[in-house]
Amino acid sequence: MPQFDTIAGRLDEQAIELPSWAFGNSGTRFRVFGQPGVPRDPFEKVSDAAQVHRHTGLSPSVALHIPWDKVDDYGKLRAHAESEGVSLGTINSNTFQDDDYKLGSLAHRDARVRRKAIDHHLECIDIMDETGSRDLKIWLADGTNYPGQDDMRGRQDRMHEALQEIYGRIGEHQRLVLEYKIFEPAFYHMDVPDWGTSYAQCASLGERAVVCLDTGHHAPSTNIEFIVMQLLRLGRLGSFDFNSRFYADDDLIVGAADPFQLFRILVEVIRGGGYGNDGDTAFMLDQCHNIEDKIPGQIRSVLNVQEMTARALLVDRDALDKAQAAGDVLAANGILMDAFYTDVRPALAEWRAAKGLPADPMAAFASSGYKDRIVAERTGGAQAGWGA
Ligand code: LRH
Ligand code: MN
Ligand code: MN
Repeated sequence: MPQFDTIAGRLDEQAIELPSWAFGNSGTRFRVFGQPGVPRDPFEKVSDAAQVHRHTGLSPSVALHIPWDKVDDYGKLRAHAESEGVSLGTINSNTFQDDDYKLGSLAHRDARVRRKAIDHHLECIDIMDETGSRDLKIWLADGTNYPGQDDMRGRQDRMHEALQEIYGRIGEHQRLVLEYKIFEPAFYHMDVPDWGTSYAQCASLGERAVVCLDTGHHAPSTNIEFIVMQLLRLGRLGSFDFNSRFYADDDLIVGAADPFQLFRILVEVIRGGGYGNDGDTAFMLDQCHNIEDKIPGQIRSVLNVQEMTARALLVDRDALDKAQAAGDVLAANGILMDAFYTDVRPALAEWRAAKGLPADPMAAFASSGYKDRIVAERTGGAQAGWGA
């Protein structure tokens, strides 16, 4: 197996975007638990996200969700982010919290509702121009609850037409990223339920339309790394929304539920040329921290991704190729497992220290005094995220 030193340089290529909504209050449909010191506006969310980067060096950008993160002056928010040492990243659209969208948005039967949803996306692209963002990420809550409720074919066609108009406004250096989800909020069918549908829609739009894979959006026991392989092979794996799940779209800390799955995904990302400077697959978190502290929750998350990336980089590719070619099933599997079982944490602590970062980012944040400061300074926290 390669020594850690031989892969350490590749870790510099890692960037994991943080979701602004991870820092606001969130919860389930049963209860939103407020936490003292939560951000009251998008500026404070960006400041909190910057703490994660400050202590880990892993998360140089923050994704915004519109309208949750609507501000009067995006230039000001951009300057604020830069003054905190981060940049503004993906702009996520939101057509799922308005009464008009009860029966859908881009796939809705009513041309007025579709117009409103398209205009929202055009506004998001205007915002991207101001924030300097590359990606417009579209996740649609569109779907139906009952067989016969609507014509699935007609919905697909209307959605395609609407996506075409949005894609037409995407700039030369920007991308439209279409996320899929198997179910929820619609329970009979979703209009973009799987990677195949997202791929089909993107392929017919053009080269700058790519797929977002949210790790929590599949049926149990789906082989997610196979999807990663296929989308990279087709040149359409635009981005990840990382999180982990035990049951459905749990949005728990990435790598918490199934570290081995995260490892297998990262092995395919590296194998397929999606990692770091090899490609342009964006790594993002899509998580909520309902019961744990949010900033440490995000720190733990990016460290989990980094640990599994290091392990995946440690796979002895030459030996693996040889074992696979020889049909040596047990040797091939053993080579993969050797990398998975390697504890890279001490080496990563040294790697960080060598860069002037804290060897233990969790401890460094805990002793930084930042939490006490925001608890004292921020009163009347905004309900950011799902409750908004
Ligand atoms: C939908 C989703 C999508 C949204 C986010 C808040 O379940 O994963 O990415 O933008 O949650
Ligand atoms: Mn998501
Ligand atoms: Mn989700």
